[in-house]
Amino acid sequence: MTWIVRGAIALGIVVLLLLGLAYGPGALQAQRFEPVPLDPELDAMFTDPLEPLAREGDFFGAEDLEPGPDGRLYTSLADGRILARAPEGGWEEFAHTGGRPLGLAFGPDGALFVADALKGLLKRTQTGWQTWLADESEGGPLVFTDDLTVLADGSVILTDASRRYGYGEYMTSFLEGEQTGVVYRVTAPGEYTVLMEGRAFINGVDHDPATGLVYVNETWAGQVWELDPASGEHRVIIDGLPGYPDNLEFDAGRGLIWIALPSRRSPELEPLHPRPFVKRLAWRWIQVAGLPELPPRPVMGLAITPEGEPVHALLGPDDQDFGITTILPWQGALWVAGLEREGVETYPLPGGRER
Ligand SMILES: [Ca+2]
Ligand SMILES: [Ca+2]
Repeated sequence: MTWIVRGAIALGIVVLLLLGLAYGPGALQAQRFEPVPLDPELDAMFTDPLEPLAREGDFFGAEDLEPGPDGRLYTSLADGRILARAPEGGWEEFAHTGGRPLGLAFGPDGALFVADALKGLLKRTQTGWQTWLADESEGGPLVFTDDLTVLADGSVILTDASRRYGYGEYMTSFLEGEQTGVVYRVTAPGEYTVLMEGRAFINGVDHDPATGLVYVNETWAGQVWELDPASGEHRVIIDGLPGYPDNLEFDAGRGLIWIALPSRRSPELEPLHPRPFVKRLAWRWIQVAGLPELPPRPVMGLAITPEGEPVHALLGPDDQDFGITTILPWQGALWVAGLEREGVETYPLPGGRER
């Protein structure tokens, strides 16, 4: 055998090995994904970290904070409980979904709706929970029920972060760069239409009661959409966010949208998104060596106008393993909490330009 034949055989083995690694059993189903890189001007707003005014709550995993029509503040916990806090203080149990409640929203009749990651879309009634749209484990279309808002006509705008990955699997969704998130409009139990789909982890959603327009975070893309629920038309109002947006809250008093950013963008992993083959190989390496160092997760929130103009940035300490998934003004302060954080914190409401 000549050297050239031996060389060709060796090269062939290497190619087969790489193909096996990239496409063999257990391979990452990597997708091509090209998010807009972070905007340095937005990033520069996050300077001078503040210390919280107060911390409270002997509980874990408050994913969403939602003001109730009764004047109390509600939150959804990792253990399935939903708590309520009176303005003067003290958290007490309001309900328990038996699953993992994430987004909370109240309907025009005052009823609580819950986006439960394990159970789907639930409505609180006098006698318990009514399932409006079921999780796939119970034959429904939902995989990663995430957040919701209830419009004036009583219909629910609901986000399903992914059609491929459920609660607890978000890192795989991110690494794949998969884009299967859905926005549903649910008008009655079991009755729904798709308003938007094919996005990279559709997450926080809320609406402006004055215009009826809906705002939605696309987490892995680092951008926010405006969605007209009547026509289904949608457009990006801000991109290049310096973190991955989770929940958002429409602040009708100030005409602002408050966006929670649980983590900064990853400069190690995002360059792999446009190169699925390289990402498949990197996945095998991650299996052996673990993930590269994840980006910092300080308290980060951004307020924008409905036109997508940034107005206020909140930067807090990087003192817990996980950043915040929810931020909203309530009772004269900014309240924040997170999917994998202890309790809640308050920060001063920024002054300056307000509508
Ligand atoms: Ca909410
Ligand atoms: Ca969320």
